[in-house]
Amino acid sequence: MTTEEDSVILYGVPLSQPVRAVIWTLLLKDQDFELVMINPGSKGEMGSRNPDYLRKSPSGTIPCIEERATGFVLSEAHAILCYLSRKNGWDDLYPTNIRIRAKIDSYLHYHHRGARDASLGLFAPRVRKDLNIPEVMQTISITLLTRAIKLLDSAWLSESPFLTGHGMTIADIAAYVEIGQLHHRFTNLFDFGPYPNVSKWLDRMALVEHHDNVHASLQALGNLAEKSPTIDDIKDANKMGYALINEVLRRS
Ligand SMILES: N[C@@H](CCC(=O)N[C@@H](CS)C(=O)NCC(=O)O)C(=O)O
Repeated sequence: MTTEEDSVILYGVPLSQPVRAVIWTLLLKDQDFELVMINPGSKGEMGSRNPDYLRKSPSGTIPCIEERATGFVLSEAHAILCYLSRKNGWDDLYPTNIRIRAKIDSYLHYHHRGARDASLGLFAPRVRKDLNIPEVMQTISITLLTRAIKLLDSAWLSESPFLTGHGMTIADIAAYVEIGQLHHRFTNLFDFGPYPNVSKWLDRMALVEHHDNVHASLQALGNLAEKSPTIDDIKDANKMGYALINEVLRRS
């Protein structure tokens, strides 16, 4: 366990994909943190569009971290993962070899108009109905996502068990929280049958420590292929995930 001085506040909810990436990384590295629930898109007191939160995260998105010792705040999941890895010397998750690191960065940049579209095209239309995502946007996102899955299968994962080599890095964590949510073990919104390398990688990632703890809220939503969750289902899933993560932190 790291010292009190290293402790961070993490703003977000466990059903958010980029928030899960940060939670998973922090738990894997046994780094102390406090999860403060911030509701994405809400202007309410604990909402990501509330002026108090916008002062920390001007884009109004989760995740965002705040360092207790320095008051330093940072949003954008990938920037957070890189920053924490550099600061804490998590060289297994973000190797110092400049070419491996550059490959990880390459994936992290690519992700935003690739795997991230899993959320815009398939997850959010069922879970964030308030966003009224237009059909045409959903269609474009599904095309971009499918292209990304094909690319992962035929290139990134064709010769190695993880995206950038033999060890799991923050690139795999960032990718999995998006792509993995669609697997039949969770929402069942995408058929991975035609993609054997991605399928094996999904199974490999599901064995990584804390996978189940981090994904408990998603698991609670169940299969979304036929039925969308209610607002109460979503709130309950987030609350349950939050309680479980706090329990894991208490035990460590
Ligand atoms: N590029 C950002 C995306 C973050 C993001 O889109 N978060 C969503 C929740 S999954 C959010 O905060 N949405 C609220 C809003 O846009 O109002 C990151 O990776 O951190």
